[in-house]
Amino acid sequence: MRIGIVCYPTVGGSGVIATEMALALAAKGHEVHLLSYDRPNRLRRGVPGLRFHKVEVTAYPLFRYPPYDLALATRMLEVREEARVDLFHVHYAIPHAVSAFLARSMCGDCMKFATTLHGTDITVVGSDRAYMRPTRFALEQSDAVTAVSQYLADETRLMFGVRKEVEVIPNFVDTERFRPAGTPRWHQRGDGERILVHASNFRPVKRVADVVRAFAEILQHVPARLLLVGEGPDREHALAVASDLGCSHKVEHLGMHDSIETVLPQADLFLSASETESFGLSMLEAMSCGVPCVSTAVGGVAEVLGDTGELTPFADPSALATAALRVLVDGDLHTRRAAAARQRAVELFATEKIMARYLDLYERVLQ
Ligand code: GMT
Repeated sequence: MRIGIVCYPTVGGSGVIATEMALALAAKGHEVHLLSYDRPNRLRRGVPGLRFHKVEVTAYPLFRYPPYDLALATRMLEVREEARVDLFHVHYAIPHAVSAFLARSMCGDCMKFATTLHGTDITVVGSDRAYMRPTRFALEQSDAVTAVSQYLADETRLMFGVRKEVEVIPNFVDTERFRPAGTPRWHQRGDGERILVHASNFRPVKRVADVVRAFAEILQHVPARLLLVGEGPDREHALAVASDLGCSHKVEHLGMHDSIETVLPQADLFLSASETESFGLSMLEAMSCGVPCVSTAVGGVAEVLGDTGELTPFADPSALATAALRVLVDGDLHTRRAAAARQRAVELFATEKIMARYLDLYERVLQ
């Protein structure tokens, strides 16, 4: 197939999944065209069958807000004409699905497009009055709509009242790249120091300060270190909280990391305090590395973790700390949870399994 993929290049899981999808499709011999305003972080160069098309937006004195959605629609049409793309798969509804609809209308229905919903495109941005109606319209017009969790599919029906079928196809992980490194766990190491990790885009919705608060409590009971991976607006606040709580010497901010698959396997536990999380891709990557997760019970996280992790009420760092300590004081429980997390990732979320479902969807759409 010749497939066009549209995504945001940075800040968040939808761009990561779209890029991994492009790489996986190209590896299977499909011709893939990735469109975005910048090169996504995880996009490797020189991959046969995979081309990146930058969407350029012209600044003009009259434009206070340059219309990216129009530039994207035009670029989609150009790629369609140059490469005879059969189908576009847009990730994150706003404005990608609207641009796809426009492109398809401009060429007299010469192409199909599928939309994958990722989370805040529905739960936060989508509920904004300014975006609600065009988003609902573009979803209804999509040739197929998928959501990354049952939770998100339900929210979409509830909030947008869409009549269109929203098929649940979960996110996936490369279980070969994200795998346990065989390094000794805390109960096998001489110093017994527990290594905790949190990876996100440090946006307010991730509540990274709550992760730090929970960590400060954990530190009162066991020796521990917290690795913070990622960049974003709440970074300074989170580090200031660490300083206020007197634990900054045990908090290491690694910033954006090019190969998170080398960091995650070093951890004993992944901590997440999100206010909303339609899926929680970083947690799936941690699970695949054999790292159990402790998270707030929000959105679709339970669908990802199953019974391999612990879920606690939102905005309660003490509960997060208590749940984390359960697996950080009991070596046997930790070993069982780590194995179960890895097994769940391999059995339910391995790239090949999920990509087969997308390919099946593409075939249905093209028929
Ligand atoms: O909202 C974000 O953090 C970014 C967003 C995105 O689309 O890039 O992330 C969402 O999509 C990820 C990939 O499907 C999910 O793993 C995240 O749970 C989801 N984020 C939220 O729902 C907050």
